[in-house]
Amino acid sequence: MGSQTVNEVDAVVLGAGFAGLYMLHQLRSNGFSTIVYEAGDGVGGVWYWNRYPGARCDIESIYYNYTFSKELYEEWTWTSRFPEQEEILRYLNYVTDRFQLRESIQFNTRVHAAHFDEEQNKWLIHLNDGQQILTKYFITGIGCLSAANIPNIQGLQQFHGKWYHTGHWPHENVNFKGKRVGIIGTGSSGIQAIPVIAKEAAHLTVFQRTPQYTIPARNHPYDNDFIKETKQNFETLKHAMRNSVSGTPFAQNQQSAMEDSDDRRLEVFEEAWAQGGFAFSVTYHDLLTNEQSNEQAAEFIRSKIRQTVKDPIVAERLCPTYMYGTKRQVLDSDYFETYNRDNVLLVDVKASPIQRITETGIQTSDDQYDLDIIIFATGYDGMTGPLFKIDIRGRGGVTLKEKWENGASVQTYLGLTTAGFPNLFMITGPESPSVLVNMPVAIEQHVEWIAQCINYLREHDIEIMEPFEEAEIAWSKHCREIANETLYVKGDSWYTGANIEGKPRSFLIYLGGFDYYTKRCNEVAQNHYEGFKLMKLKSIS
Ligand code: NA7
Repeated sequence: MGSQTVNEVDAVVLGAGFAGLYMLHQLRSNGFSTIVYEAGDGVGGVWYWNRYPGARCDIESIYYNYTFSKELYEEWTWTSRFPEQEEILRYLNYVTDRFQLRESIQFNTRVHAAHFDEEQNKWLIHLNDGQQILTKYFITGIGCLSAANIPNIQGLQQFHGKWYHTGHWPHENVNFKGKRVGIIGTGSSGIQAIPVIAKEAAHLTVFQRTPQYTIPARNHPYDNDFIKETKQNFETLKHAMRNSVSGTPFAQNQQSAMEDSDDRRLEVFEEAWAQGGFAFSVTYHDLLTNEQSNEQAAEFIRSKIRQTVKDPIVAERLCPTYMYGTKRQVLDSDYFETYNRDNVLLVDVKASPIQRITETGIQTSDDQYDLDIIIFATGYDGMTGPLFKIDIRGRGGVTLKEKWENGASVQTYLGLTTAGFPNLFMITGPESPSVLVNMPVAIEQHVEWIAQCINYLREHDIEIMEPFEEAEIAWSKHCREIANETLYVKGDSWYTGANIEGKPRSFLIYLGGFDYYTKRCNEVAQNHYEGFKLMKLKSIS
């Protein structure tokens, strides 16, 4: 530590997105001195960084917001069904000012290390400017999809044009007019960006490795009566969301896709397709557990692609063959229609892999594509990626990465805590359901649980808490058992880590339902934090 002054606070929170902002609000309201460190120069988290053209949330805006404050819900009015990045960012800035959170956030600050000091029972947080800060509680709110994956393609540094990753989009406007643009990746980000860029650029080349099952979003502006009714129903809506499987007020059809006749099933799929959004994925309960049902949904979407895309060769190239839903469901606005444009070219890089980036563009095994701009819509090192970017060390100086064997043996208790790392709380951590649940609602549940837990520790003079190893072994086993009953584990996606070269394959999302998960977390708290070692100062010394 040398002669450097080390300040101290009760709690350090990482990230000023949905999670960090609400955590700050809760802790400060409960009288804990708290500081949030944020790498960006503004609040927003993923909505601060993801400014690419077409960036939009694919959960409906009336659900994709905080529910902790009725007043806030009444004050804010969303303009359309699926909110644009700019509108969500505006909302988060509004929340920040409304609850006077900005003064407790230190911007342009990255935490590069956090080490648990066993002498003091505190975390020493190391900042990128060399400063250090001591804290009792160390809470990460860094998201599950924030560590950008820029594939290691030879030659990128020689490229004479400009290149961007969708998750690190520049704040100034990128001008595509008259430009030849190449985009690598056709996940949610690529599929949102492609139709918008195609309209502006002189030419767009899409480098597709795996096609996607995407469903029309059917975005539309909200009308005043609908908004008024929604606000009047706030309490009902909040209750429904917080007690649901997915954090949204939608119930899943309890029927198997195979129980309906072919004609009826087609009708059900058509209705959901016309409705847009996530309605399709909840048409039948077994789309992700029964391969036959899954194939019905997959073939329905393929038929839509073939109907929409005029060139049959391009249409076939766009038809996925893997199991529906094993990659994150994508919603689009005119994605397949975009391939009917004269200025758009689809390149299958599974058939002809990208070999290198040259000074003038991208070279695949059978062609060279000259480009002015390259966009990497290549996703993220999900779940563990953001945590492993920080040198987090618990007892005995063991890093989180070592404990979890680089992701091969992740073990958490409730997806919130892990043994050997006392007083560390991970909002939306691995083995929590959050990333497959409506995020703000999942975040609120985590934040409220953590805040109550920290209150409990204070009230009971408990210095440190950490899970018993048996408790986390049981939780991780439970997570894996549920996941293994589904088709999710069979897919190659960021869900399974298969998108990152060399990353151990594991499925780190709790699939037992948000409602069950919430109940379990509440039981743990009601039973005086069963599964946790709670240590008072006396018992430590
Ligand atoms: P995704 O969904 O992980 O998509 C990334 C895309 O990039 C996907 O099509 C990948 O193909 C492709 N990719 C990745 N690496 C390469 C290389 N090396 N060459 C060619 N293509 C590549 O990320 P998004 O940003 O779109 O979405 C992330 C989440 O944000 C999304 O799920 C929502 O929750 C919001 P692949 O399928 O791996 O073959």
